[in-house]
Amino acid sequence: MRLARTLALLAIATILVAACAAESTPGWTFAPTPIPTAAPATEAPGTAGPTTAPGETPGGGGGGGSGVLIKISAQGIAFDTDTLEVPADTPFQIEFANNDAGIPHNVAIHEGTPTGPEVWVGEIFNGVETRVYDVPALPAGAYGFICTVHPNMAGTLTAK
Ligand SMILES: [Cu+2]
Repeated sequence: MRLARTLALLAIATILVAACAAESTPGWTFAPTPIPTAAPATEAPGTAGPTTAPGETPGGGGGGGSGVLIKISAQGIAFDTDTLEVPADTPFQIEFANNDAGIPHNVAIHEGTPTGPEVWVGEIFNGVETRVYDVPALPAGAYGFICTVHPNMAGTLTAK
C-alpha cells in the first residue's frame, strides 16, 4: 500500500512539474513578440545608403559617356575654335573659359547653323571666369554654336 501511495505522490508530482512546464510554455509565446522590434533594427543596416553610394561612384566613372567634357574658350571676342564635335544622344559638359575681362560671353547651340532654331543656351557671364555647362543629349546631326552676345562668335558643332 505504501508503494501505491508513493507512486501516487510521484504521479501527482509529475503532473505538477508538467503543469509548471505547461505554464512556462505560454511564457515563451511572448518571446516572439520582441522579434518585430528587432526587425526595424535589421532594416537600419539594410538602409546602408553608404554601401550604395560607393557603388554609384565607380559606376559614374565607368560611364565614360556621361563624362564627356569639351573645352572652349573666348578671348578678344572670339572663340578659340570654330569646330566642335560631341557624342550624339549623350549628355555632355562644356567647360567654357571666358578670358575677356569684363566682357560677357556664353555658348549657345542652334539647330543646323549658328542662326538656326535655338536648341540650348548657356548662361551669359563676364570674364575672366570659367564655368562648366551641363548640356542635354543632342540627336545626331549638324548644329551651330554661337555667343548670344556676339553673333560674330560662332562655329559648327556636330553630334554623331
Ligand atoms: Cu561673346
